[in-house]
Amino acid sequence: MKLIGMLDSPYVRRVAISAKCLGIPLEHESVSVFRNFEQFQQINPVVKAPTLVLADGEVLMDSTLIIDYLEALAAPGKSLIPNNLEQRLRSLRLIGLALAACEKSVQLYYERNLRPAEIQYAPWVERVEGQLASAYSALERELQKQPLKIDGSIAQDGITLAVAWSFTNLVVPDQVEAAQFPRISAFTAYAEGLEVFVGTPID
Ligand SMILES: N[C@@H](CCC(=O)N[C@@H](CS)C(=O)NCC(=O)O)C(=O)O
Repeated sequence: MKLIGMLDSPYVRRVAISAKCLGIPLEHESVSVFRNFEQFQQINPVVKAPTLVLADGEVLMDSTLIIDYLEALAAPGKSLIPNNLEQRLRSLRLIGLALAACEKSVQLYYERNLRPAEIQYAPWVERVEGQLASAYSALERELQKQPLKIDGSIAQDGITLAVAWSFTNLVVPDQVEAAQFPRISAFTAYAEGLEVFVGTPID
């Protein structure tokens, strides 16, 4: 199976890292949705990263749906999401907040880099900035209530949180101060030090 997309996308990176953690080999093709638009279109006419191309040519998109498929392919007992209902709920809450932070970071980045300055719309930008701050504030509170384990392992909630924080720091660093989010920041430093993260660097 082939994973298409650049690792500077948090969505592509979470899929690549999840696949490794689940023990599923993926071939990776670094195709950009911007610089290689036509090439991407040939693979997936919708041009969404990540795209997963299966052995029979079937095409999947959306990181969460791709990860769902990878989870189904993984060896019995191997999963990055807890089975226990209470733990699963907490994991899904963290993942949802981290994905919202990714989405708001992407929106701000596109607004700043794709939309000409003279047609930028301040109320929209302020709304997105507020949503981004709310997502990380809620995540920080969640980690304060119950820290994520720092024991050499990582699950889907930790993967998504760490790729989100690294991505936001890459594309809109002015929006996030490590001192304001010490738990997220410390957990990301731990995750980025894991072999699977080091071997899947932002490109
Ligand atoms: N919800 C999607 C979001 C994917 C997404 O928006 N990817 C961006 C790259 S970071 C993309 O494909 N942008 C091109 C576009 O939307 O036209 C997921 O989880 O995969």
